[in-house]
Amino acid sequence: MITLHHAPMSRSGGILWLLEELAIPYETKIVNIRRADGSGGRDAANLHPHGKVPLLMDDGDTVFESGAIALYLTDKYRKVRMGPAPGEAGRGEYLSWLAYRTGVMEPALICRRLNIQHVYGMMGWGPADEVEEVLERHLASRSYFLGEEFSAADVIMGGAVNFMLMAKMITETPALKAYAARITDRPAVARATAAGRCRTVSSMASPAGPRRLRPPRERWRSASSRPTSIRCHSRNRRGRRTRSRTGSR
Ligand SMILES: N[C@@H](CCC(=O)N[C@@H](CS)C(=O)NCC(=O)O)C(=O)O
Repeated sequence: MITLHHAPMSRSGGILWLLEELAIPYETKIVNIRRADGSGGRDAANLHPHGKVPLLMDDGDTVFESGAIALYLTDKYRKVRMGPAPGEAGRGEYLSWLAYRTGVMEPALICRRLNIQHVYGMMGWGPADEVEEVLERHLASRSYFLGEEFSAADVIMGGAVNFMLMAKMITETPALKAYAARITDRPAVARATAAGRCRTVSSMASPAGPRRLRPPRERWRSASSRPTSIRCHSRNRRGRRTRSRTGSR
């Protein structure tokens, strides 16, 4: 069983989204993390070497760093195609965008927010305005990072673009705004949002369950969305674990 170390309102939300797109069983373990406003704290139960999220455990493997987790999951779990496999066309571009978020985009935009001057030849990323130009040029002419096919590159890069737009860390353009609307309008985003609110959650693909649970007029808009029910676990007053459904598809 996959276990995701997760903290609400953090980068691990993107991995929840990806797990929902992939429609594979997983559970989350909520951990405390240090927040930018000084709240929170490092959690001894978190196995991440820096006490951060996301961190994913699967079959004895431990993976951290969002891009690495995305690659690990999309290479191993391929019932729903979320990126080109090794040897397939587009693989190089896929890997590049998975690495670009934490290697280039985030450092550039965070440095600008913190008024840290860019130094060519020293910093391993480009200045923020150059990053903005690259994103604009790329997304103005296609629906998704890999062209017309949605992939985990859109979860990793797109999730960050969407966040940066909301945080006003990136200049809003019609292309970026339309792209963000396109990728956040997916059923898996709503499911991940519901799952992210739970203290612990297990999400189980269940072919029979969803039809029973699905509201009559709801339509699954994404070809990759498969029926799943999301179960929250919490404890009642006597300390017993209880379960309730928070979302279904
Ligand atoms: N490059 C890492 C960044 C992880 C990261 O910084 N996560 C934040 C939450 S959004 C965190 O855990 N912060 C707590 C801390 O810095 O101690 C990744 O993409 O996985």
